[in-house]
Amino acid sequence: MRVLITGGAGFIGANFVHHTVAHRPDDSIVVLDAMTYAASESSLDAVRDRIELVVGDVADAALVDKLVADTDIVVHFAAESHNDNSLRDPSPFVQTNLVGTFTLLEAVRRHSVRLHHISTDEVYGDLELDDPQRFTPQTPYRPSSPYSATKAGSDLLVRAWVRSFGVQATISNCSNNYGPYQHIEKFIPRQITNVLSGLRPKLYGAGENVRDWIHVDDHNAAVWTIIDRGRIGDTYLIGADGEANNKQVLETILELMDQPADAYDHVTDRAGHDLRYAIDASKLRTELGWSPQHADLRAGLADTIRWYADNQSWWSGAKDEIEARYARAGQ
Ligand code: NAD
Ligand code: TDX
Repeated sequence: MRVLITGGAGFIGANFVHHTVAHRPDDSIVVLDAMTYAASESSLDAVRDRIELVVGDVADAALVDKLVADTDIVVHFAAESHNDNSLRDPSPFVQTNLVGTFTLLEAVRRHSVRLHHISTDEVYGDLELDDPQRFTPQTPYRPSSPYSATKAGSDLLVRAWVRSFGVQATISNCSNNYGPYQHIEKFIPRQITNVLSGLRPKLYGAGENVRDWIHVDDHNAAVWTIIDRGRIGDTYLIGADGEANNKQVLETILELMDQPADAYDHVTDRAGHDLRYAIDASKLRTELGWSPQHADLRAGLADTIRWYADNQSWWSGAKDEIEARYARAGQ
């Protein structure tokens, strides 16, 4: 199969490329990535001879048309992905997440090419801490931030193109990923690299917000399961029952890195901060037979800490600038 992977030089996309090279040796892979601040070409070093990397914008209609005409499936990861950035400047989020997805949809429609659209549980808004319910494919959309609103809009565009034009697409909404190659602006790598840099970790507010953590390899295995066996037009929720609050995750990181349990600062909370996300992935588990293979969060964090410690050259160049940006926001 010829696979076009948008956003393949970012965190989840690069791990998806590695997964695909390892598990599907006969597939040919083209990565389309605009190489924004969030991308890293070195994330693809180990597979560079197995892929073609096209540097370009998913909203570039002529380029996207040419690439889509020459592929069997598009797996669409490309997005602006960081909530905090979307609060500072929503404009690239609207452009990439909405206009980019629209551009791709028009191309797959023209060429009758299969699409898998990668999305997030944040489209469902948040839950109360004591709410027994979790998100299901029936949960109404109620996004909170400019980031999640543009992801919600992109999902709705995909659904409309399936219904109105018969586009062959599936959608997945996944919970918070962690693992190697994640940008150090995000919570877990920021705290790990702070400790490695001699800086104190930073917890927003009281740290009671709950995220449903999943290892990136489990997410990507689920994506291939949906591509291989999912029903066209359907939405699948991906999660690994990994709920933990931010304080618990940070304290685990500190313990694994031999730091005192209170060696961190409370900083200004995020505006509109979603309280809790929780995924019910039973449709994916029962209908498609997927289950997570890396559901032990503590073990996954230990591996991730080792990866950032062993790969300092991958992240150290960006550290000062990222921390300066956070400091300006009191975070
Ligand atoms: P990331 O920010 O690490 O990577 C995004 C990639 O997209 C980067 O390589 C970037 O250069 C590229 N990109 C951005 N704008 C582009 C454009 N206009 N044209 C082409 N490429 C462009 O993000 P990530 O965490 O790997 O997330 C990937 C996808 O997964 C996103 O769609 C995100 O919404 C979704 N998702 C992420 C998580 C998570 O926890 N990180 C959870 C659920 C869903
Ligand atoms: O320094 C920090 N301190 C802190 O307490 C940072 C960067 C974050 N946080 C908190 C905010 C969140 O409650 O940690 C939690 C996780 O924050 P992020 O890593 O920014 O992730 P989140 O906002 O939950 O969104 C992530 O998961 C869903 C991804 O970035 C999205 O792309 C995905 O859709």
